[in-house]
Amino acid sequence: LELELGLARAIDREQLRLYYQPQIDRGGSRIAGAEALLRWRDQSGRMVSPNVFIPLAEKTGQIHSIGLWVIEEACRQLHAWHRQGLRPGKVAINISALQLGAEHPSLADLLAGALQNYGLLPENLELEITETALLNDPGRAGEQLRQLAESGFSLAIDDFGTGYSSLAMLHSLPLDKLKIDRFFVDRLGNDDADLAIVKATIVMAKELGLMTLAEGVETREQLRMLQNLGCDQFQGHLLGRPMSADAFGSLLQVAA
Ligand code: G
Ligand code: G
Ligand code: MN
Ligand code: NA
Repeated sequence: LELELGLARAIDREQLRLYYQPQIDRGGSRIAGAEALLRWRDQSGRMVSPNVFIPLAEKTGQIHSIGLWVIEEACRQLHAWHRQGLRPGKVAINISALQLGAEHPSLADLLAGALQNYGLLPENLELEITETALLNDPGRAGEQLRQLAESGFSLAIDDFGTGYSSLAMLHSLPLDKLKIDRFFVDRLGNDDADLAIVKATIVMAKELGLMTLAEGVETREQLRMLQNLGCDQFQGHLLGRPMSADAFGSLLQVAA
């Protein structure tokens, strides 16, 4: 309960921040974009992990106001970077299943409002949806995704491999990218079965016209293996930790 009350005040008191983790292109050096990741520093200065407060916010319904804040903040920051002449690429936002299911206003409406406020286009954003979010109600989720894709947003499946989505289901959705869960990347060097899974996933994704991004890349060896397997993008501590907007801006300046 204490956490719930704290969370209720977090937005008002500006205790939420977005951090940005670089997403790197095939060659291993160009910045293709960044994933926006929520950080909450509570009254006492303690960092509370999104692994703790997002599930809570989903239970209490606070996910809707937090999710809206994330959309607004990511757009505000993108606008600021553009004005500085920087090219951040796409900013990827994590979307909860509950946001995807909302009707009045719909996620598409909220996004359209934020884009308009900051003079942005749908292609400036990518939306990350977890595999499990799609499995709860595939029919309804499919509807929502089609609406978002028609509006011009890129759609990525997050944590791919941790759920049990079928090829057929994925093929029926207007997706742009598969994010291979870091669980598999972590085991690449040690486990032949996991190597086979990653290899097959990349081949399958290509056949379906989807980009692949490997999450949790921590070593040069993992990067090299994934490059050889034809993976399109990489994200992980080797290439950059989640960082403040200022730090990511500096990185873009160096890269420019
Ligand atoms: O950055 P970190 O590893 O602490 O994130 C932990 C989890 O919290 C990840 O699964 C991530 O997807 C989720 N998360 C981070 N930011 C957001 C957000 O803005 N919205 C939602 N729904 N989940 C988020
Ligand atoms: O579920 P999602 O993919 O949105 O979660 C991303 C989470 O993964 C973030 O909390 C981020 O801090 C974490 N993360 C990012 N890169 C790495 C990495 O290289 N290793 C590990 N262990 N975690 C990472
Ligand atoms: Mn994510
Ligand atoms: Na993920």
